Amino acid sequence: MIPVAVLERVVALRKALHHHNHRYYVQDDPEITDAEYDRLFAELLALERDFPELRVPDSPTQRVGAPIAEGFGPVVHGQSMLSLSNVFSAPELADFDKRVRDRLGCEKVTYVAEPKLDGLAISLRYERGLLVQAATRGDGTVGEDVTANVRTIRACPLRLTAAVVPEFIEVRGEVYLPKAGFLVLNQRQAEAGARPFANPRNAAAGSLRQLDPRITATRPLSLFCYGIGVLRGGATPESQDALLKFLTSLGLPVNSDRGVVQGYEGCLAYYEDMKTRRALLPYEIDGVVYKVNSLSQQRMLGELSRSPRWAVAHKFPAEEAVTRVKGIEVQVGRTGALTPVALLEPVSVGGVSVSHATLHNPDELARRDVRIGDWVAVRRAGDVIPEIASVVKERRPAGSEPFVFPDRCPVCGSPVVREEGVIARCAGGLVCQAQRRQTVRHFASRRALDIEGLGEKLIEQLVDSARVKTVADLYSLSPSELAQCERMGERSSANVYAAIQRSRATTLPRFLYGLGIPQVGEATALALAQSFGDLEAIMSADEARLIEVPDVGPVVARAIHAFFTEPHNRAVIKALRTAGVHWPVRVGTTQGPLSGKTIVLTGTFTDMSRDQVKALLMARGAKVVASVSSRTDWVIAGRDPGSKVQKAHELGVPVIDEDGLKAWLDDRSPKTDSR
Ligand code: JCF
Repeated sequence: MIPVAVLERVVALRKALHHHNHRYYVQDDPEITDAEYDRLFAELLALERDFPELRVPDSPTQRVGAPIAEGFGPVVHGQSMLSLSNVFSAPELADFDKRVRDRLGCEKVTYVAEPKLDGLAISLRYERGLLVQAATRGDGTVGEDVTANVRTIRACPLRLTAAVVPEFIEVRGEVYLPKAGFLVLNQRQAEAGARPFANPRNAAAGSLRQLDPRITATRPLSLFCYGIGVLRGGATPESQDALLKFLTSLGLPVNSDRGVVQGYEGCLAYYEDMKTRRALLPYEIDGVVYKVNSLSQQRMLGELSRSPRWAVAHKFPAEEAVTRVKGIEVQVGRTGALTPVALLEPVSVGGVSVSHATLHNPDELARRDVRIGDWVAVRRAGDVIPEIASVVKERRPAGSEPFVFPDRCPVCGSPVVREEGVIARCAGGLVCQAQRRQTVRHFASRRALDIEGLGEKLIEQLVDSARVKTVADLYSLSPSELAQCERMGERSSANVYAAIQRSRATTLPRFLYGLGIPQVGEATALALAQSFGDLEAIMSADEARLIEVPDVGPVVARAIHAFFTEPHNRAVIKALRTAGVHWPVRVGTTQGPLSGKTIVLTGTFTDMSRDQVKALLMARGAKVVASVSSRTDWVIAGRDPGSKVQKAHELGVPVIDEDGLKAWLDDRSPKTDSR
């Protein structure tokens, strides 16, 4: 029997701790000292220890304690999680606003503007007020179950606090590491002799993907909520502003640095204001987000495949910082291309630590005359590789010398040849271990043969010990050979072995892409597979036939032809097939959801080239022709379409715009417009 006094005290302590937690982590306005909080917490902990029956999952003591996970299970989102499309300038923002106004047919739109945090998107599922699941975005449809880790985030309520809570709600938000937390964490990393995190985003992502929630609990993560997915048993608010107030009323943390603004001018004023306040904010941001305020207008605008038409991220421009060049290294790529890279004194550029910058190619390096010991301005924009914006010539040390580009490959010592004007290439081909490693890495990569667990270190050992000379050698590796490699336990070698075996069953486009034919990316690999249907036909095609493939021009055709003419490459392909690498046999070249459809393209497309659009359509079986006739099934019109649209209207041929096409490609029915 539990004494009533104990029961009452436990309930009172929980209520108080929930309240103070909310004051501290959500409202940022504590009423009691940390010591007082700790005393209450310790008292509750002691009572729950003495009366374990009283422990409940939403007790403030139950944030940590889940066991170490094996991995993260999949979570299917009730409503898919969208990301945001970006604009980088005022004119692009004006375009966005105009598209919104045109579609809505209104003069001025009210937006909600908010800072764009540089963190990790999360979906929280509350059932009858109780936090039951937290998942990462993943691919938008299926994410990873990170519930145990998210429970350790103090700003995340384990139970919603409103008097009336929805039966079921998916809350969307961003997990982030406040600037102060990032500094503390990196100090601790340094003291423990561990590598510091490059930026708060990486630190947040790494912390959330810890298999041991006790480690996550030591990371000072926080949370802001900005949207909802599925909502049942509660009225959906009518505006984004009301939605944020609704989330706040449920006890969820919502960013108060937001604003309701009018039109494009209002957005821009907010942007400029945040840009000046950025350095003073307690969290890292990489831009601002605008959302159409009215939810009924949001519904009218709808969504594209991955991002809504009613919202956009306005990114801050690339940032620069000055640092010193410690050295210049020449890296060898998969095709032997040599890229000079500047090794830098690490410097923070827009919150990211930068220690390398690409110098592109020997000519560019010579033109810029970057020297070891130089002070340089480094620039980075988004996720791209940092580059050197300028050299501070006034600070160049006396006696420095221009960098002499090597005439021998730094890895294998083969001669360096210059081709295509700017590219320097190691002539070592498959003798060069750097090239071999890269070839294997590419072959095993996710979009190619997708061999999970075959990482960089393992590949390096296998290639350098000559156990793997070509990608075909992967298929004769035994589990014990894998286990002999450094840092490979029995279990991981068994996993890699299994992954290699699984990869035998693949598809022709993946296989073609995985071969690493120069100039052949995923789209071209797909177009080749669809156009020819089988590998033998591609291997024996001449350049003239290859050029007929959408997206393949003379340069690409020559590269493909040269690749398949090379006896060594043919031998590797043969060995792969002998090892059992296979794919479904040809299905005919024009089978697909668009088989029998005749399509005409006109205008320019925003996200794809016209050839890419053509390739995508042909890959699905369509016939793409040049002019509109009564036999045309659809006209697909990009921006500034020509007279073909007029003709289509006259003949009653449906016209689809780029968004409609994208929606269709995402397996929805095409939106047609045949005014
Ligand atoms: O802060 C963010 N990173 C952020 C991401 C804010 C938002 O309001 C978002 C988002 C991603 C998608 N809204 C959507 C719809």
